[in-house]
Amino acid sequence: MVDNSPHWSVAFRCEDYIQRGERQHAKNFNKEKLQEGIVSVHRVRTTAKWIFALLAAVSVATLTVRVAVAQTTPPTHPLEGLKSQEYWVVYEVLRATGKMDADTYCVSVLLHEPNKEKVLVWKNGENFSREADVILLRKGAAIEVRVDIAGRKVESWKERNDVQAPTFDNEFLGLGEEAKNDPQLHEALTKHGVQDFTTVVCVPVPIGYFALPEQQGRRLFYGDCFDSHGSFLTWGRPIDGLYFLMDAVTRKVVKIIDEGATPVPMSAINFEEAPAIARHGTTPISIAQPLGPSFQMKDGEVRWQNWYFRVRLDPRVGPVLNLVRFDDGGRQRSVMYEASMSELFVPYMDPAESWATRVFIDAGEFYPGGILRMLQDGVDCPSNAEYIDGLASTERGIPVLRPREACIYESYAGSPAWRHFENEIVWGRPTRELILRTAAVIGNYDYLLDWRFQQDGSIRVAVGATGIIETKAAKTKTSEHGMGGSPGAPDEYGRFVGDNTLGVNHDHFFSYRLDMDVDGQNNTFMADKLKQRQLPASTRRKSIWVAEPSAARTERDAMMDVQLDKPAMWMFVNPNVHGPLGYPTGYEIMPGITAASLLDPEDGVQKVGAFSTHQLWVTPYRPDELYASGVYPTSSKGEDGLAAWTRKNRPIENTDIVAWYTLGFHHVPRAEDWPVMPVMWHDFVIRPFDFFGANPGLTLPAKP
Ligand SMILES: [Cu+2]
Repeated sequence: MVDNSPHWSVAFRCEDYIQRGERQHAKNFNKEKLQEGIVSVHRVRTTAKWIFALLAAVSVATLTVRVAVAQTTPPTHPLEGLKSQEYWVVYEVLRATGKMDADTYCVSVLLHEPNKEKVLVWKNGENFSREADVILLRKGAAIEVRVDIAGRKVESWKERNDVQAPTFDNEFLGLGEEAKNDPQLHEALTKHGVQDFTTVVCVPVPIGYFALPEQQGRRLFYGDCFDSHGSFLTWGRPIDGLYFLMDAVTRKVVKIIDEGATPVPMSAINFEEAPAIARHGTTPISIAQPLGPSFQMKDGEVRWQNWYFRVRLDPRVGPVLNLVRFDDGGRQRSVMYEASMSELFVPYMDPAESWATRVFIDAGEFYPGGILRMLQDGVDCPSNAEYIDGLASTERGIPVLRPREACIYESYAGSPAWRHFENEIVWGRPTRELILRTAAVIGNYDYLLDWRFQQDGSIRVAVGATGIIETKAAKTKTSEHGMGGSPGAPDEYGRFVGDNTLGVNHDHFFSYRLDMDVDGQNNTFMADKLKQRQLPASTRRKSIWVAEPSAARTERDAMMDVQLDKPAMWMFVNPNVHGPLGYPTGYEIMPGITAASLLDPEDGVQKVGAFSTHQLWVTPYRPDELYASGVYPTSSKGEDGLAAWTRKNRPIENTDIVAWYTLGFHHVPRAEDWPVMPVMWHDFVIRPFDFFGANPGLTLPAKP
């Protein structure tokens, strides 16, 4: 038990880091972390290196004892993320079935959320169930297993031949290595000028929708290759025009599409080596919170000022917030039961055979191993941030520690919460906010996922897209006509971002699942439409606009699009609770700059990413409706997910409802996006609307 425990892997990591003198890592393994268990919080402090070394050495010396304590720490809340020892129980239960042979991979282990009704009445100290949903992959077939963790037994075991399981790194990278040895692909690569195969990387990945009849009942991946000669990474070095289909079960290349050779672009891509040039005249700036943070976080429960919420880091969708409440005069009032990103949809816009299937349902296809990656102190989060470690599992179901997957910190930007100037006086109050940040990294792209809690009762949800854009090789060095987009031109479907390097047009769509529980479970969605009203000749005006509230009775009534000429306020109200002014208490979802898909609804791609059709959807709460493109988007025909569920046009009035917001943007690449993209932020706001009787920031102190 001890030798195999994940905590021992922590010990080895810790010792290893210390031996290597890595201050950054060593300082994170402080005493507090070891005491709190494997998913712990650690504060980054700026103290002399030897103090860290000393502290870390003490930690290592006491590690065995403390670890033994940590292993026995059970979850303290039904919505706490799976703990490492729970992953191990799942592992042992699966092994005990005798069915976990070498061909059976454990693709996914996720917390199966407990019954919502039970969670809402659960009291601290009471027992609760713990279950995990597991997806196994055996010779192309998906197997769904539910494991009762507390009972240490398999609850259900269901083999599925109608869906494709998501993929994991070792599956597609292993297939890529084998593809390189395929004689036909080898020959095709040689024709494309490859002489040294050492630096060639082939990457077969799942097809994001049902694109080819051959996909029926088969686990087919499409692949292309890169030559990393002269660079750290392969992005920007495509061996273009060569594309292969691979059967992930037989591990054979089944088809090669060769559109003719285009030389591998050689534009400068080693951004890691760009020399740092001091910005002239820059003076020091400091962020300090000398008395420590003013939020509290324990076992996933966060409290900051009037806000209370739970956070867990889910391998599939990243940070999941639960039981989001606001303390209003000593009463914790519910805003949301649950909130998280639910799916991503990234279709590329080049009709070439080798590009047409480049459509990524990024979370649902690629989440095994977890979508979140490590944050870097001072780059991703400021020095006053605290960090949260995560857990994911390998393809054998073994838990792995993922240090610093989230950071949480207070941000003070010297901005007003409110202000007014009159009589030569500025009346006002400064504001600060609490930011929970993670970075989802899926292949080339990095998405910063922020939840920003504000003192006025609002939550700003933001996505910062950065990383590396996908590129295609061009025979010409630059644009010949200087405009882009001309029919037949090399940059018809994108733009040059470097020499012989084309950034291909594409979209990014994110679906956020927001289980609104405003002052209780039963809510109604109101679209308050702002409409022009013509006025009679007896008035001085020809027209004004008026707000016309209308309650959505069914799902179809609640499919909302952002239209500047038909504005509407998207309100989630509790018709059973009225505020001091007589209105139902409510929260509004205020869209930010966003986008709708421009694809044909009958396009197979769009059927899978159909959530991108509308910017807002509302569904009745169903515990199994969690992912906007369904549980298994890989190679799917779009028969699961938001568009499919809402076809039933179910009633949604005065019942438990869930909002789905689509944040999206079209991406026409530009020179400035290369070789690494500046962070581009998009956001939306969830804000109180007649939830309070007055501005909740009224009583803010004069000092932030
Ligand atoms: Cu992009």
